[in-house]
Amino acid sequence: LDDEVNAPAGLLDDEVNALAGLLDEAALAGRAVPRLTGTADLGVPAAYQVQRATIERRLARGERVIGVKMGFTSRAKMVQMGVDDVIWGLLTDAMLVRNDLDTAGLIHPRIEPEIAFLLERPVRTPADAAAAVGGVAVGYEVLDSRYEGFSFTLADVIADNASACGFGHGPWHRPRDVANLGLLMEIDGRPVASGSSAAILGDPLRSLTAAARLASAAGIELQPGWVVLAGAATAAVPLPAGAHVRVAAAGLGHVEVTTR
Ligand code: OOG
Repeated sequence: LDDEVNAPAGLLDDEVNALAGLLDEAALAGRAVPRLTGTADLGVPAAYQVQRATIERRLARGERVIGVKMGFTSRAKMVQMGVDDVIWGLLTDAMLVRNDLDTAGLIHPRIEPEIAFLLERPVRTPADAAAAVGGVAVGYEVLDSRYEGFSFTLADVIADNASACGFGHGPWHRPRDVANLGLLMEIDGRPVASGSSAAILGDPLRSLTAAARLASAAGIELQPGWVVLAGAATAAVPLPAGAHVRVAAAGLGHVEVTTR
């Protein structure tokens, strides 16, 4: 009864854990599942509970949270995915890609260019965000929706940790204005996406502030050493095996990844 009274969004702990288990097992098996909202009455608050439970399963396997990712912070992504609210997810150390990525166990991976922030101080409130930045870098995010057809509602994608799968970043640079940097992503030397960091809420720093707001509402303090991915400036593109991807941002250099 206590559980029932305390469950904020109408889902019992057992239901949250069962839905999280479906998504986590889909990720581990590399096999897509139907949208949760096809059968479960999932609102946004309950979806974040499911997301948190998927992260708990990763932590139980020894992973560590090392940052957060923002989603739908640009029109290009909202239009691509048909969703129009800013969301967030958590990044773990197992998601950090160094030089190459094995796509064999993934479902239908996509890649997108990102601006990344490195925090050097804890962020307790949105007002702390800008001063907490110790570095900025060009980055990329690999998305792999656990849903069939890479298709979902807002609540579904929140539960699925905002499609987070992997990420990487180039060398850290001292904090600087990143409001209007040209971004270019190439696969095997061919340009596949280009845009400006201004597409990210007008300035990626606003995305960091939004991350701080969402985190503080969820009772999570952003930690020193954490990475914050501000969200893509362009649509995501399919990421095949055997590809060489290069993402560059004006003034921030580039980052590369090879897939197997
Ligand atoms: C959801 C994640 C969106 C972004 O940068 O907007 C996202 C998805 O498109 O699968 O990470």
